[in-house]
Amino acid sequence: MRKIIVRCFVLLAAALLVGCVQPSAEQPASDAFVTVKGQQFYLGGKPYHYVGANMWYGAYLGAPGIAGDRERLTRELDLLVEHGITNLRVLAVSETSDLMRAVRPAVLQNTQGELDTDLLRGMDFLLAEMAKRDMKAVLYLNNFWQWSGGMSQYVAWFTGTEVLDPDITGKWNPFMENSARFYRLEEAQALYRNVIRALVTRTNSITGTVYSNDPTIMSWQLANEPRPGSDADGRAHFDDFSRWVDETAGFIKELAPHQLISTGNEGAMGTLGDADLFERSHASANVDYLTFHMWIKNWGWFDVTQPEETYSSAVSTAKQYMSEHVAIAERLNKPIVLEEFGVERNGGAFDHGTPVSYRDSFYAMVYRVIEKNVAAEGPFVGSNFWAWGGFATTDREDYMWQKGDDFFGDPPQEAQGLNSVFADDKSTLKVIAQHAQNLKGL
Ligand code: IFL
Repeated sequence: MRKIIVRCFVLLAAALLVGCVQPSAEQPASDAFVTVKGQQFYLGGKPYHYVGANMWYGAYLGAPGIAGDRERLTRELDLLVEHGITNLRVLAVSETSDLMRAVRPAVLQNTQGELDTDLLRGMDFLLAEMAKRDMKAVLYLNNFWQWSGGMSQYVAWFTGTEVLDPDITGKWNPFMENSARFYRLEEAQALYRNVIRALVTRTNSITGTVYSNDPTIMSWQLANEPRPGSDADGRAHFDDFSRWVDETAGFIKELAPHQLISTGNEGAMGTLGDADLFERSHASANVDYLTFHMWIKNWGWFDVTQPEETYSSAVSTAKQYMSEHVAIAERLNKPIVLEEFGVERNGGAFDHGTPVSYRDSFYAMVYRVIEKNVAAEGPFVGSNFWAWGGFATTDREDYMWQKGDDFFGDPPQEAQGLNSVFADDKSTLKVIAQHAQNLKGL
């Protein structure tokens, strides 16, 4: 009898031990997730550096219904991986908007929190296909800008204020002030959190994996380019913004303890032009790594119609902007990713096959800075160029997107082809692939 009891005890102990060390189907091994230690990302016990792209429409292409094109998506994923691009930054939640230049359909239908099942299945498909290719995703959950509905749509829903499209009115300050009311609207925050909860706890209909247990998702991101407000009113609301960053990141962290949380902020240029405020709003322990964006044309550093006069000073300013942000990451002891940068095609053309020498040169410059920092074991660990446009084409004379058209890397409020890297942009793909090779060798 004693022998039987001892044997049972041994078996029970062994079963418990196995249960402890072996991940269940629901819970993958913890080293499958990207983690952060100090200024570095780790994956599989090794430092993780990556070459990434923005593909906001990834889940749209994955949708089984009308918006989707799964064949295009899988071909593009193959092409991306072939060139060493293994990290994609993707729009996870769009909001239904009446604006002419907003994407449709959208994930979030209304204030009742109804979600478009077709687009959710699109995200399931995208994640399943990315997993097959060992890719990682950064999923953003809202947008400061209006092209996917975004924060201004939440404000419209809960205050009745009409969204005035700044691309049409040209009035950016009032638009930003209105968008930033989102952080201070309790009902909007409650809906936003419900949507986040629904997504983070969703079970992928293809893989059966709960999203929060899916190592393909490297990071949940609060929003695309969240700003405190306009340059005029942002300071007055900076503390609300900072609190929102900290508390929302904390909320997601509890739901998704294995995945990283990031803000999607542009850096100093998206924080009232003030690097100290950027640093302060990203000091939160709930924010795992820093993001920044760099737009040499939008910020008036480069004029594509006068490239010879403006390019070299744009490069100097860009280098300065990068080193300022790397220094912040060092002080906060967190990794940093340049998750948006882009340049137009030469002369401001949009079409496939037109020259891209300034873009190629700019990408190569950015990549050299990253490689140098990686070699020195610094915090500048990855990038996502904006944006991947793949096989998209358009016949529109004004190059503006309309429902049912191909999705480009450029969102619907911008000319289709503006910053897109196409599948036939061989020279750019060569620059990117070379960077991927160089990173591997470091
Ligand atoms: O397309 C724009 C996108 O909305 C963004 N930042 C800048 C891009 C280029 O203008 O997030």
